[in-house]
Amino acid sequence: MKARVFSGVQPTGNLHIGNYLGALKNWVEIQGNYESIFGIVDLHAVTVYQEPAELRAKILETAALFLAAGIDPKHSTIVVQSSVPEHAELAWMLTCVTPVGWLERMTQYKAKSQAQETVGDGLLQYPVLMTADILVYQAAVVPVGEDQAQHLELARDIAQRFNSLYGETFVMPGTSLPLAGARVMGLDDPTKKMSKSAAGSGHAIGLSDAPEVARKKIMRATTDSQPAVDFENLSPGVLNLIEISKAFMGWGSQQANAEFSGLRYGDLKKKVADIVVSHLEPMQKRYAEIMNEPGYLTGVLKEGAERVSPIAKSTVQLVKERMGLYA
Ligand code: AQP
Repeated sequence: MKARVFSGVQPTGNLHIGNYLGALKNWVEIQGNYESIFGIVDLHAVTVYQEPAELRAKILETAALFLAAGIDPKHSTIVVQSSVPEHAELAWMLTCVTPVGWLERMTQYKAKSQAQETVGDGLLQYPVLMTADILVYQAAVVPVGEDQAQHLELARDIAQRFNSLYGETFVMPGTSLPLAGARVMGLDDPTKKMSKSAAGSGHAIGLSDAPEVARKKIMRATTDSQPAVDFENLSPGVLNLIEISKAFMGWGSQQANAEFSGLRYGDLKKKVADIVVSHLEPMQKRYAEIMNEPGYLTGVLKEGAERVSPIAKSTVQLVKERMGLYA
């Protein structure tokens, strides 16, 4: 029997090449080796306010992007988190075994709560819900970008604590990071992770950015005052452009060295832009075709929920039995 994989993306903002290289690309590559479940985690999205009509549209757009990126419903299940209520049910049970101190230590919570006037409880609980997303399917592997590694450690701590309190119940989930692209940085500020919620039109390359828009952003990316690429002395901005190319092309360090060493920054950027655009264009073409077939999309999501519901139900039933709950 194949081991199970779970990972998800929030249907917020515009998905960018960081989301693609850190998560989606890896999902596509491994989907055939595992029983793969990929979630559109809308319950996570509402930890900060979302305009309801916009959120509903984003859920379908995110599903279409999964398919356009190469997730194949024959190999993988695509599921919207809120259509399987056991995610939220298990999250409550896990909340009850999670010390608040563990959650307050999460770097993402600290960063996001600083930006809010009032901090919703959901923002603190976010990693518990993420733990439930994984454990409800007894997933053994979770392919994510580097920013989620701390949440994954927490998920293992919560699973371990539950298992030691109530007996072996959960499979211990392992983290799978991509070889390149695990942490794509902002083009305008390469010391910060590329992020959907960051302000600034030159920060992220959206998966739906038109070729000329993506090119312009790359040509304006922050580099340094050196004239050309020197692998002995790479500043964060130049390193980021090289890492993006390596991740798209599957190049190792030697090949990247051969491609870019000594290139003037203008030529480096042109080459990076060609690489990025050549990968975005076919994805965007498939995306447009999928969005023109809304019945197909909703069918994939309906089938997805039906396929994975029995797994989630049986995990929650087991947890209830372990905890002595009456159901
Ligand atoms: N910059 C990144 N580099 C590599 N991987 C990344 N991921 C996100 N940013 C990068 C990975 O994308 C997956 C889905 O992310 P998410 O939508 O669940 O939320 P996120 O990590 O919070 O993404 P953003 O873009 O930073 O959104 P906001 O700004 O809303 O917080 C995850 O596997 C993540 O690791």
